[in-house]
Amino acid sequence: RPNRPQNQSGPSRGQNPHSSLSLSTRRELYERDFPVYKQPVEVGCFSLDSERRFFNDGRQIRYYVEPDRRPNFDLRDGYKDRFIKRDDSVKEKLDHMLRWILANRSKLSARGTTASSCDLDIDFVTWRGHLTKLLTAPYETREGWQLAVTRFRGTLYISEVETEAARRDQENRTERHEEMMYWGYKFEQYTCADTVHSRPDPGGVVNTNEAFCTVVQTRLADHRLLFSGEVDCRDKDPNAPAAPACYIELKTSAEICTPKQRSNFHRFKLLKWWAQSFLPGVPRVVAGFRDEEGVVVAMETFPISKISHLIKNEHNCWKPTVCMNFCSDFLSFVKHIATEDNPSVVYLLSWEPRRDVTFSVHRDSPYCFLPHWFVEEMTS
Ligand code: 0WD
Ligand code: CA
Repeated sequence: RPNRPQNQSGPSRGQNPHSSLSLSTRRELYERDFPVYKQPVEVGCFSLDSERRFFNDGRQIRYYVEPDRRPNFDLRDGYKDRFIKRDDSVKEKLDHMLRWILANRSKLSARGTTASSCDLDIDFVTWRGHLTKLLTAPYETREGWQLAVTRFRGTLYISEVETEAARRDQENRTERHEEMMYWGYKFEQYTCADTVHSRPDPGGVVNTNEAFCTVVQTRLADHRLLFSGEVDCRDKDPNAPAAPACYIELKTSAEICTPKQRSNFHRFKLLKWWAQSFLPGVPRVVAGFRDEEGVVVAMETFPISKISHLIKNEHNCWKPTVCMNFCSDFLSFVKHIATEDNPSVVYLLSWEPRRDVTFSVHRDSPYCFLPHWFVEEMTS
């Protein structure tokens, strides 16, 4: 069936994907040269402790300790008795990032001593996870998204809004799925130590309130970006390169036993892994492959720079350039539509697979997400 944009006023789709009031996610439109993506620079970091309190420092960083090639980690251990789960009904939106921005404003303000020197020298502020969803949208067939955008003092803030479908899925999770969500965190506990010289402590408590987040600055085409992402651990070698190049992303995945499973892993999982780590310049993913019982039976390191070669044998596979060009065009589209500079106006961009991205505008609505404490301190 045809893509029927809801807000479209002009007929000019196809030629220029953001010249009208909707934006297509069709892959063919984004197969151009790879856009400029500047090497991401870490401009700071922050930590969230076991009670989800914010600290403007790296106290929660952990150190990767390489396990055996055939490790035998039991990821189910501790689920019932040594697990403190973050309360995901608390919607934090951009709050932690905004706290970081207020604490580090001097690093970010515009050049010179012009009248606007209190404004940030940045076009977009968001979470890395939201950008990952943009990068993968041209290939996503299952889950849509909604992104709230507010223009404030020249900067566009992007914060996700949970979709109805996501809320339903969350409510209907099976006990098995609920437990499997713990496995990734348990794997981190088996492979990470709290200090350079200590060992992992698999007997401890897994607390998903704790987080270490990097804040990076970069540019995609003509979009200056500031975003933050949670980082699992770093290389403990004192000679390791500076952040973000010393960071390591940890993943678990079902072990691969058939060619079909291998193909699916390349087509779907490696796309998500690539997008998530490429954005902040994290150079490698360390994967633990687990069996049906949640036992890690093999380890493999995936350098991010090699992933796009690994997938080239797959027929009709995803392309990094499509991901980046779509993201760039999406950000141009946002700049084009989100014109009113007002912290109480939200432009809500909505997308469902096989549809175009559309938007609606909301004034003084429950979608507003820039908190008063941020608006006031940025205005004074
Ligand atoms: O309130 C919200 N709408 C969100 C808040 C949505 C997404 C993230 N967050 C916040 C949290 O403060 C969290 O600490 O962002 C932080 C993580 O952000 P991110 O790095 O931009 O998110 P993403 O790349 O999607 O996920 C990175 C890791 C995940 O690891 P895996 O290996 O499974 O991709 O962060 C964890 C998870 O371990 N994670 C979250 N932690 C807290 N809240 C969340 C979440 N909503 N989503 C993923
Ligand atoms: Ca991870």
